[in-house]
Amino acid sequence: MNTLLESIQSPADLQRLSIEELHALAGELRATLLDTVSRTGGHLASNLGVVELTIALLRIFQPPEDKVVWDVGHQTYAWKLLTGRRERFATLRQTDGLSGFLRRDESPCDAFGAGHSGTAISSALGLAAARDRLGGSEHVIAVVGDGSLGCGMSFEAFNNLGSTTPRLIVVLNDNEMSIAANVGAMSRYLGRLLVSPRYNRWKRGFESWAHRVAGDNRLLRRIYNRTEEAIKGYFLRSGVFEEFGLRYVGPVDGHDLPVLLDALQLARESNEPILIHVATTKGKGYAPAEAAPDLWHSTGAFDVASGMPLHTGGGMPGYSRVFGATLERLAAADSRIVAITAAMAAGTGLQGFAKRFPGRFFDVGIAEEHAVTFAAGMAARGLRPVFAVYSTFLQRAVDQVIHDVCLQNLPVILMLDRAGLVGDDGPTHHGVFDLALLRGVPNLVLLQPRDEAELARMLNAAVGWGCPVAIRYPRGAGPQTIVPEVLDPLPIGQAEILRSGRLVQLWALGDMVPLAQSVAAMLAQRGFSAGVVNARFVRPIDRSLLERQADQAAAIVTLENGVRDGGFGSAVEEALADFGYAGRALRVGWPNEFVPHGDLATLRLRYGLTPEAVFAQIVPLLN
Ligand SMILES: Cc1ncc(C[n+]2csc(CCOP(=O)(O)OP(=O)(O)O)c2C)c(N)n1
Repeated sequence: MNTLLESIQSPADLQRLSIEELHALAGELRATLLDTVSRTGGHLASNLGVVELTIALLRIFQPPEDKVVWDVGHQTYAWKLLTGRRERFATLRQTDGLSGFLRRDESPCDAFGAGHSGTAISSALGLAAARDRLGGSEHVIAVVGDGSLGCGMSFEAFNNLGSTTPRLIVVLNDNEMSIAANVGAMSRYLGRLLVSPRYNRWKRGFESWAHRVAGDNRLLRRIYNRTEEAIKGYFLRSGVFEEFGLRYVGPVDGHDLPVLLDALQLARESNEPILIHVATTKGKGYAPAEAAPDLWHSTGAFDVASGMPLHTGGGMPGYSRVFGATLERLAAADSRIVAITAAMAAGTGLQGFAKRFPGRFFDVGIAEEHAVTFAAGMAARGLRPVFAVYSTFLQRAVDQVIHDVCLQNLPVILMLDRAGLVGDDGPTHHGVFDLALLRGVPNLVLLQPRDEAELARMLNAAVGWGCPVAIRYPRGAGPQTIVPEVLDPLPIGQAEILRSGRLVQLWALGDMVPLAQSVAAMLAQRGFSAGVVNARFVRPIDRSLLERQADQAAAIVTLENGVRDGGFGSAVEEALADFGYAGRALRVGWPNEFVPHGDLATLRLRYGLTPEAVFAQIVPLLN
């Protein structure tokens, strides 16, 4: 029975609970998180870690007036439960249900939406600067994880903070993990803050002494705080946050509610920018997640008692696994090949490579812009860097692709995983814009395989081409074609005819080939001769084949798992216009809008990406 949780209709209801009741509420929240996420899937470990922090934030601050900005937003399930969304919580990540991230259109308490890392401090700084300018008095709080703190944007925001606002609160939620163990100098520095034993011993003694002497005297408390900061600088060599103009408080135990409440109250009263360093345990309260927080960062449905998955999808998605295995195979024969990830080694299939070639594997942290330019530097010195990244996360590094890689024609290979609609993570994660963003960039070869075997072939060919290459592929498994021992060469810009026909030509990109084949079969049944082309290349497209077909076809239809405007279909239509094509053209893809989260089959049905719907669009063109 979640009696306490059920009594919370809005954050204001938290004010009347005693500390003991808040503890009990934390237990109820964890039970609800486990119960729901075990059915819906989602980001479990990060959410279990911030239960007390969420309660404390809502007890000390008053959203929606006070603005709490959560970085990424994947850890806000308890926040949703306590800010008026408890009754809809079972719909988490389901079609038409609650988002797995924060959304301004879901609740007035969601001050700023996200899904990508590293945006909280910048957006909070913007909210604070606007407040100052408009004469508001609310508190603005950025809650950022230690992984996301390593993002370039977090540092850019810190750099800009001191000169922008006198009042901003940053809560650093430090669980020492990104998805996997956190990397980098900042993470090492935070580790020192957490474990410096000499400092912590001194701090405990000093705190109890100061508490006795200062009591409630504000002036004495302030003197004590200043003294503590100065001495901490001595113990920890430098106070990085102080140099950025933030007062540093911590580390505080993120599961000790009275301590957390005190620290946030201090932040609330602060008249200068302040950072509260909160130490939390990822997966707190659920033994399997505490033991392996990386595996439980994001999960499918599972059995709570055993921790076993309910649906075994065969482990690692097909395309990612084939990519990783092929890269290992190629790297064994070519010492120029190195692999780069931006904190996503497991998701992109690079864990095997990391183990086998540790000296040739680089995890740069959540730093996609840096990863691309870092790869360009390596390519300029003769290596063949391969950066595997989710399509959606490459979006922030488009300038680096243009300015650092393609302008200098450097042989960097970008492997764009999760290209196309991803389903339950929703619009922040759908990889639908890469084609439109990249297809106009000179020197870049942009392509997509129709199955796993072709992915291996493309990767092998790309290493040989010696120019910038981006290969995109969807989430999950393709048709699972066996990857052959010998990978045939692949000429740049050569499409493949899969089915001949004359009246209609269906040009399909990558994972849209099966859809095109079903549509062609339906057309043939109705007496319309339909051909299917595996386009393979978006840049350069196979103009000679297209021109030959354009002479004879009454209709040319493109199919892509990407936004319909500006992508593959647009490239084909531009070429057709160059040829003076007089027939009909149709682009099948996702509309130019932010497609919500949901079940992929339902979304395809809703947006007309089924064989029946495409067939129904084509037939009128032929009459
Ligand atoms: C730009 C970008 N790259 C990668 C990701 C994938 N991602 C989601 S959460 C996460 C780890 C974040 O670590 P941290 O900020 O410490 O939060 P925690 O989950 O540990 O609470 C990563 C890499 C992302 N959301 N955005």
